[in-house]
Amino acid sequence: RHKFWETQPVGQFRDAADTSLPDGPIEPPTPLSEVRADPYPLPAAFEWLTCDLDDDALLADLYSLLAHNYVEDDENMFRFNYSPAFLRWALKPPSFFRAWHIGVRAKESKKLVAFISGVPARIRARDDVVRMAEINFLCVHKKLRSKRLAPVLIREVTRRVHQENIWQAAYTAGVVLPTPITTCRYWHRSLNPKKLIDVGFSRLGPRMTMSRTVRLYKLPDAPLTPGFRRMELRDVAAVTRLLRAYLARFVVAPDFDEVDVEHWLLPQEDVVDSYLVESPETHEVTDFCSFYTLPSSVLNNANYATLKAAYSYYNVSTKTPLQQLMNDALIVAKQKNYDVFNALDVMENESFLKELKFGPGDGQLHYYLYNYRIRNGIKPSELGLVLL
Ligand code: NHW
Ligand code: EN5
Repeated sequence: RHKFWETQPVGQFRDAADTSLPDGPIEPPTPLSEVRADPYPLPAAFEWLTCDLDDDALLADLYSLLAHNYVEDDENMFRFNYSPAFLRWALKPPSFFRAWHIGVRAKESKKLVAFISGVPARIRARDDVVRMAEINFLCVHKKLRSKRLAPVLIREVTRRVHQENIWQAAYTAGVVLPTPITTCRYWHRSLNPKKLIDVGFSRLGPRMTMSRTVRLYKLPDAPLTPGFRRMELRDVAAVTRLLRAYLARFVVAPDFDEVDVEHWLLPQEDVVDSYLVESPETHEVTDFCSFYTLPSSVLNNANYATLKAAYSYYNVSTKTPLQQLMNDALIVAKQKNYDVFNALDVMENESFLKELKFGPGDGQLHYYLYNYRIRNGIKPSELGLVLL
């Protein structure tokens, strides 16, 4: 059934019932001298290209490949439209490896036709902090699909990750592969219901009129929690402390230090937004919330070309109830003109989704680890990891 995935060190469907297999690496590292030294062969018309994302022309080519060929919903109405600034942020975290930004181009035209990337991360599984690659942006041009190029890209990124003496990876996908550690549901909170209905993202509920729907999703003009403000550079240490303490509760979560928090959570216009609650009395930082910006192209609509979506990222509440904190996140997203606020049912998100009028989407997100077994998997609420 899975000619490629059957050959890889991932949980195999046939082992699902075997409870004797231990948690942890599926196969041991091999000596670096045994890691294949040269790139895997590509069909003759193509060549590998290690991408320099500081090169604006190359970044524009990557942007365009993804904007035209990356992930769509099941009815092909929307396609993710990651911005160039977002791609640079996502692919150049602290200590990134340029060799893990892997393009394939046509030898003759030099056109970029496929891509895969990894970035380094420390991810904790139970009490084991593991150096991993987070794999993302696997894309093959629509005209080159179903020619078994994806396995070549995956083998090549695996080789380059191994060359850094890293033997595990984390990734998500909308498709089922062997074998998810957990399966999450997307939830959506309308901010601009009229536009969402116009583009076919959502529908008018039964017995609902447009004006009742607009009223249902109305939000206050400004955040309600006293001391709610944007995160700044001076907050990195406090946010890191909050986040580390919080993520320790989950079975699988990133192990963030201050350097990571500065990169992944310090606000960047139209890329990532972070807010916190600073107690007006003690000036202590007690709560934190964040979202990233990922628009989708609207395919085949006469009135609109893009949907502006915010995706819930990491949120921590110690004093402000999580529901109130997320309501403030919705308010600032609305003020910034987002059309929809999306969230997965990870961490404690279940506790606010229904109350804040999120509705379940038609998409799922499966989480995977490469060369690391988690017996029986985990529940979405045990997962403390959000990938972009
Ligand atoms: S998920 C988003 C993936 N991208 C898209 O969906 C964009 C639109 N689609 C495409 O570009 C986030 C193509 O359809 C792709 C497949 C390129 C998806 N993950 O070339 P063939 C990520 O980026 C398997 C993994 O003929 P294609 C995460 C499929 O099961 N495998 O197909 C990426 C089959 O194998 P099987 C996927 O349609 C994680 C084989 O590919 C997959 O022309 C990568 C068919 O290949 C997917 N999303 O191209 C793994 N989709 O065994 C990282 C299909 O079933 C692993 N396949 O026969 C870790 C590596 C690092 C380890 C380090 C130690
Ligand atoms: C790697 N980082 O299917 C990610 N999105 O629900 C790769 N549906 O937007 C894998 N089909 O339900 C990504 N509206 C996998 C996800 C791929 C994209 C995807 C889904 C997630 C989505 C929307 C639009 C559906 C259009 C038709 C959806 C309903 C919203 C409604 C709002 C009001 C309350 C009820 C729900």
